[in-house]
Amino acid sequence: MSVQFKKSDQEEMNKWLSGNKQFTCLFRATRDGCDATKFHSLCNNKGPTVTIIYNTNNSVYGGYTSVSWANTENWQTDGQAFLFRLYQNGNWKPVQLPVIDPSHSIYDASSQGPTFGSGHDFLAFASTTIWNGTYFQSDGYVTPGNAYSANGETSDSITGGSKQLKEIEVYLVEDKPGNAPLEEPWRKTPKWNKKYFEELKEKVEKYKPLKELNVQQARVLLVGQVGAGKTSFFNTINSVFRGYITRQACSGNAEHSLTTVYRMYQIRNSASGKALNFRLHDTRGLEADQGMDAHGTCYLLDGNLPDRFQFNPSAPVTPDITGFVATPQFADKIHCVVFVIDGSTVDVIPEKVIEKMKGFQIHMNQRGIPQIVLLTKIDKVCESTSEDLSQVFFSPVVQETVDRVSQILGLPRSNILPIKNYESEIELQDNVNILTLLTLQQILNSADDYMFNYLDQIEDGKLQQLNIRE
Ligand SMILES: Nc1nc2c(ncn2[C@@H]2O[C@H](COP(=O)(O)OP(=O)(O)OP(=O)(O)O)[C@@H](O)[C@H]2O)c(=O)[nH]1
Ligand SMILES: [Mg+2]
Repeated sequence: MSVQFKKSDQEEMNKWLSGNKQFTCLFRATRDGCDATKFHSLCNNKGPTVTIIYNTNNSVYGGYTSVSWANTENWQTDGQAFLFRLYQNGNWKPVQLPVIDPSHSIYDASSQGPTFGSGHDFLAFASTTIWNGTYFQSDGYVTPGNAYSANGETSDSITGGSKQLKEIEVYLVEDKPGNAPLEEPWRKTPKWNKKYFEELKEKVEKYKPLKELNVQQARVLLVGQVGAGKTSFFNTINSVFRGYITRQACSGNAEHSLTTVYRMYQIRNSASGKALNFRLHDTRGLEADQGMDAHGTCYLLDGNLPDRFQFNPSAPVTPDITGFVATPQFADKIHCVVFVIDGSTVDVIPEKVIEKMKGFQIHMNQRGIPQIVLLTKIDKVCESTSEDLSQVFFSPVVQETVDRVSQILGLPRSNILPIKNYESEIELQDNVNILTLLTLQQILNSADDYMFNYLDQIEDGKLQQLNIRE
């Protein structure tokens, strides 16, 4: 293991920092001396920093603070600070210990090196220590569980039990220069304001599938990894039309899918109470080793499965299930598939989950069903977008993420739609509403494309070709 802060380590750090940051070394003990005065002279008033220790047991750990070091001789408040471990005795074992008492996040004393938490939870070093040719014998320590959550860890599990430090580094953490908003948006939309919102809302409210096909409601299937935000998307759309934040459907974080029952959600106009002319079909989250087989997928696409069907990941779906729709009409079938992908974890989607999605795509392509990708959690991908959602199409990071997903699933970039669901909000926000409606409109347009193609097929007398079943 090298003592450098490697690219893969930086990527892990970027996940914890929810961004695309660059790291510039301000202080390196083997170069600058293990000395508090030197540390402060090189690191004070610079901005957010990450302190990293490499010890002789090949454990790598440290702390992040978004507050500048400044010799204030006092505690500093920082709700974003955290401690972490990257390697334990040379093994990749990343863990984050978030701050639980932000008012004691760092102790900023001129006589001490980087110091985090009351207690302290983590002291890199206090006294000046001389390099003995192999390591610094540090007087620092790690005792998590005071101002930082121990998260099940102990001093020994973080440090591997060694106080012999091969290196102590402090890096400045900054946004990559490429994160600066673009001058021209990468996707053009009309100006985001109340009028635009009303227009979009009215269009969706007035949406009707092709009347020649006798379809009352377009059916949109939401599929994707556990926790990607499928159910939250329904809740977000529902909130827009209800006029207040609702959590009608249960969403959240769990090891396995929180959604276990197939639901064909309706959305109602708040004034009339009438259902709008589309349904969102919410499914169980995909997992690397669990989920639907090819038959199950075809049943989903072809409208064979009933509302409230209980997914059972360990048993294949068969026509014997209660409520199986043996002869679904065109109106029962799926008219557009939406792959829901967590934008903040695109780089770490398990290979098996990607394979599963690609496997699904084969069945969709055979049926000519349009595929859209909903890229959720963009508030966690880009800071400026998180602060002001109307910046989404000016964000190079969101644009890059869209490009990556387009390559992964082999879909045109125009089919990849970034979104931010309601999650912690208690009041509706104009920009969230606008982006949601804009996205929904694209989805409904795609469902229409499918129906127009179907109508063409009927008129050409080639209908059988669409009734595929393997
Ligand atoms: N910050 C942020 N959090 C989100 C967003 N969308 C969803 N979440 C959160 O992500 C977690 C998972 O969301 P769900 O909607 O339950 O995800 P799901 O895809 O339905 O998951 P399963 O049903 O378990 O497969 C919840 O805690 C949501 O609050 C988003 O756009 N931004
Ligand atoms: Mg769900």
